[in-house]
Amino acid sequence: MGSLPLSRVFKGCLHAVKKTTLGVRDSHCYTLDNNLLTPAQRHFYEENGYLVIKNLVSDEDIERFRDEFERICRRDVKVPGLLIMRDVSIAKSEFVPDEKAVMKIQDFQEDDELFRYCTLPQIIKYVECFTGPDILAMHTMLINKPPDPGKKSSRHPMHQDLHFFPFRPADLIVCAWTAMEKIDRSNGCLVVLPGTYKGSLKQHDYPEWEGGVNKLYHGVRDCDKSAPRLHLAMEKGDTVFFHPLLIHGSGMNRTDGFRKAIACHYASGDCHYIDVKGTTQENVEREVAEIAKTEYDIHSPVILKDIWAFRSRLVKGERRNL
Ligand SMILES: O=C(O)CCC(=O)C(=O)O
Repeated sequence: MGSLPLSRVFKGCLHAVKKTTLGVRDSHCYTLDNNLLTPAQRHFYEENGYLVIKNLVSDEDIERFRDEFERICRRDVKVPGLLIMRDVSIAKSEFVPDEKAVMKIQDFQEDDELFRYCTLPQIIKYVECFTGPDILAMHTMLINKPPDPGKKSSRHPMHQDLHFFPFRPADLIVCAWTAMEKIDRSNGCLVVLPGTYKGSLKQHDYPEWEGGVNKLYHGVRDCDKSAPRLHLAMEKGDTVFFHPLLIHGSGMNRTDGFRKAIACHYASGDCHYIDVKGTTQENVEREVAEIAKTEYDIHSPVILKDIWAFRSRLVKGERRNL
């Protein structure tokens, strides 16, 4: 503990108080006091588990990410470790060498152009409010939500990102998600259930959707349909930071265009891996092992934390446990 910044110890203490005793809710349990967030912003995050910062990423950077994504889809660029995911509505046999076949790329940590997103100073200074100064990029994604073929398969079920992560504590993890164009209900914006990050990690399964579900699109089992939900309409460059226990998803893309967002999950260097055996997260480990077999020809038993150790990349400070 001796080497931790005071603000981190303070945060940990408050959090322990909140979780274990009187149900006391201090308004600053989840954010560090580093003079960036206003009291109102800190209060908003404490209440809701997310915070939108307008106009954080420039048009020029977004165009560069878009160009690199297109190069990857055309296979002009080969990125080690990159996972290219095709939409469930596209037949397996059909090879379309452009963005129309790709609904998401994951793990672009070895692509210097896309990884620039994870290191943008204006993003990192906000990330630091949640993680503290030692920052790892744990999970990177560029989501290319396709026009829905009419079967609602372009939706992303309501889920908590922590379900996929074998590291803790949750409060030292944050996602930055940036709209690469105007995103609203017509093209499937993010939908959040404000405040749900205060709950526990829930059981997740594949939803039973008639039109099919994309790979690894697990949703919260028996998600409360009556819980208040908010549609986050965002302009190009706006960025939302959110807690990994926040229940969120995204709607159907009813337009003809591909809706793009770029995102990174960051964790503090103070986080540590956990073993997910015997927990609700076992189904993720099983599926990831399947993907490792089919995509990377890895046949030895796969432990989730080994995959994460491979896909994570230091952004700032020290790696320590992860
Ligand atoms: O961009 C989206 O549609 C939702 C992304 C998301 O929530 C995720 O991939 O975990």
